[in-house]
Amino acid sequence: MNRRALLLRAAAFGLLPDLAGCNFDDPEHPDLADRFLHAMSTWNDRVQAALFDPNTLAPTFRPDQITRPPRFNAFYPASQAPVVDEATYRLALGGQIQDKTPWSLAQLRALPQKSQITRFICVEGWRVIGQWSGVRLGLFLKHIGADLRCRYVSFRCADGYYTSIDMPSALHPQTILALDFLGAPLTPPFGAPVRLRIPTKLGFKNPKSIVQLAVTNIYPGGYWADQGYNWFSGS
Ligand SMILES: Nc1nc2c(c(=O)[nH]1)N[C@H]1C(S)=C(S)[C@@H](COP(=O)(O)O)O[C@H]1N2
Ligand SMILES: [Mo]
Repeated sequence: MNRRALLLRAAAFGLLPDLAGCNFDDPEHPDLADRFLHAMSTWNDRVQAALFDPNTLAPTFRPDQITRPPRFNAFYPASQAPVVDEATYRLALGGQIQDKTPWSLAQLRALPQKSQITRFICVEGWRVIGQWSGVRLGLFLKHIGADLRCRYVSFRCADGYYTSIDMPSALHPQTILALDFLGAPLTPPFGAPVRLRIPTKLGFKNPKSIVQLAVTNIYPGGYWADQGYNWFSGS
């Protein structure tokens, strides 16, 4: 690794020397520490994006390593998970996309399906291994004529959750619009009928029960990113 990459890595993990003369407890500037941390996180996004290697694969696992039962998480209890009517469901498309005709589940299932056993890591500190299958997001984006030069792909969910990812991560071969878990259709708490499964990023970058996908150059943020969590949150 060259010097610049080393320095960037050190900075990304908060190892830079103290910023001399900064007093983060200054009562006249109570939000200075917040602003500093936000600036660090924004810069961190850029460092992580620069270090992202589109050819590096997240680890995959054997069927006997799958965690049973799976672990639910959302900003509400599992009993309150939205139930989407699969017959009338349409994935809405927005932003820089040539063909914005909404997609039914049958249409999504007619595209080639990819199955993979990957590890899911939540920022809260737990991890599980599961098997998700569905359509490669990169293939889907090409299919609908998305402008692949745009910076972001954003997602809106049936429960009001929202998040977004960078285009290089969207095109990563392991990033899928998942329809199935353990070979059966997703259930409502776990993201029915369509969720993003992106094993190169943390759990909160894996939106469940997606109702809209958009391609844009305008930073879309996310439910947790807007509350201070690091936006890129991946490798
Ligand atoms: N729609 C929606 N998607 C979501 C969330 C949510 O609250 N709503 N929570 C996120 C978080 S923080 C995690 S860890 C994972 C949990 O997914 P799981 O229930 O399949 O384990 O979903 C992510 N996607
Ligand atoms: Mo999470």
